Amino acid sequence: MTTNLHIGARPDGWWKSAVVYQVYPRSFSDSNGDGIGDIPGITSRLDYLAELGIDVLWLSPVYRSPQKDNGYDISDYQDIDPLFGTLEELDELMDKVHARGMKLVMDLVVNHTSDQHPWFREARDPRSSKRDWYIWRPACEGHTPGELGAEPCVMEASFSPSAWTYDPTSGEYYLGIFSPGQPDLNWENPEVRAAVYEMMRWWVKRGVDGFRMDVINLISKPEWLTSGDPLPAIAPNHSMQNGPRLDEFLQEMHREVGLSENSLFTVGEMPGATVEVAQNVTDPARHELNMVFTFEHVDLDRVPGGHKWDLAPLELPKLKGNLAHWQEGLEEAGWNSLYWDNHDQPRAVSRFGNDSPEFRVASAKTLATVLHLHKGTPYVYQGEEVGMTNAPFQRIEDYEDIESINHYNLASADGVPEEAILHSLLVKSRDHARTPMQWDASENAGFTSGTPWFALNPNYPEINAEAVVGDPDSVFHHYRQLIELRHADETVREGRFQLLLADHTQIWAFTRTLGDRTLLVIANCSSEDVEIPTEDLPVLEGAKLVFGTRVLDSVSTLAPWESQVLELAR
Ligand code: TEU
Ligand code: CA
Repeated sequence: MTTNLHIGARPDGWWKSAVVYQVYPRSFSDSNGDGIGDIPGITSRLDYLAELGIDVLWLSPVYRSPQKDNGYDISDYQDIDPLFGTLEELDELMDKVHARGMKLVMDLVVNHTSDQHPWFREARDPRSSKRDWYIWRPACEGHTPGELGAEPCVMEASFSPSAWTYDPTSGEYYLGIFSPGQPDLNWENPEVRAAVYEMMRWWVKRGVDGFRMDVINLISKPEWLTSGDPLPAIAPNHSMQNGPRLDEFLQEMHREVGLSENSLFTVGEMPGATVEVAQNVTDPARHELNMVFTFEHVDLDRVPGGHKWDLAPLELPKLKGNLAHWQEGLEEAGWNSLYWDNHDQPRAVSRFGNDSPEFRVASAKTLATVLHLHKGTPYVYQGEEVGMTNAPFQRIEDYEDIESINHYNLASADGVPEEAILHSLLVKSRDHARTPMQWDASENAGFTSGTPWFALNPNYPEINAEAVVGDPDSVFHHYRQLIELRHADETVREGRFQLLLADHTQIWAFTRTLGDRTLLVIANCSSEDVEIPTEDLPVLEGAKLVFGTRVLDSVSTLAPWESQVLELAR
């Protein structure tokens, strides 16, 4: 029995048995030869997604945008950027997604707009009724507005040197915590919130099944900013996250957009969210969101308290301990999202696995097994199911991403040796996720008939969708079977999680239990053979193999990156 959804219907809690596939439209499939992926390109690949068996398609932003941050800078929330197509083409995609029993989830980027959004253009005029829709402050006292060091307070933006940008029209500065092209909306202003909810209702009416909410835990700004008191000289670190009115705003959105009445899919992207924050946000009784994206597990390979570019080795006990902490924290109420990869992260197989020819396939499969056997809603990022790897970038010219280029410029100015900067970029750049999707071995991997906007990973002749679809032992079919398993197996969906062998540095093991049925997941997350410490595990005798990377031929040793899902004898 599968729980595939009926066309059009959104039964209560449907998202709990769903697997989501994220498409980064620019890099997915180009239909018209301009080198940029587009909506008709996505539509043309739906058979592939249906074969994989996913339930939900999440589109990264396709709205009108100057593309300073590849669409995460929106200048019209209710139109499609001509780069990607038209509203009619989006409707057609939606119809075809629905016709296959799948759902469509849109990206919602409402912490900020583009500086080209009409709201912001209007707000630049100090007499405009929209002035207060954004966050304006005068220059720091004793400084001439616009001069170096005159910013209202010292605060770095994520993708540019300062979060304050001087606007000569009024002589004031506006807040843009990502970049000057992404001014932050002032959520304290009820008109802003009403406008956002109205726009969301418009999309719901059009037929979309939900929203992935970009940095949604940054919308409620901290008191030091909203109180009207003089600003501190230096903005406190991370103080934009999980602001005091976050839950209130999400509850208001929930009500105003009818998130429950419409059984909409909602996931809030929340850098800096703790389990406690997520408990509040995802407890159904509180009427906020279905689930959140935590950043904790993707921040473990950095120096504690440091920047993402300050690299530290990833320790398996910390990684599995973190996922276990979230499993336990959201067991009673609330729900987890499960992800390794997205458009902001390097490729999972290169980061958490081993992308050498010998171990790439086995490690991609085992990472998938481990993640998909946790409790929550799994996300697959385009190409993950193909086993796509990080790209061999060498020079700064090889990068496109605003974050990577800004880091290079700032670190160079700080005197960090170029070799060190390039090394961090090679490990962590968002661009690894953004090289075009590798469809087949033909020129440009079948992504475009023109010149691709971004260089392909040169490994596409071997690593591509056509090859994996044609190979029953491939990473693709492994994902397909994991998705099938989730649909068919209630224990995978609902079973209680318990971590085993918490301190083991190679083995990731846990159980999932529903009633008297227990599944044991055991995975060798290393490139060496490992002895199974049977004395520290439940009795394996009589267990039967539910799912594995190879046929069970020995219970005492796991081969490199071997994983098994066993059903324990009752
Ligand atoms: O990302 C939020 C976010 O926190 C990123 O800045 C993240 O920390 C960074 O990419 C990791 O290095 C969201 C979107 O997913 C991202 O693509 C956007 O650039 C960002 O918001 C601004 O909208
Ligand atoms: Ca195109």
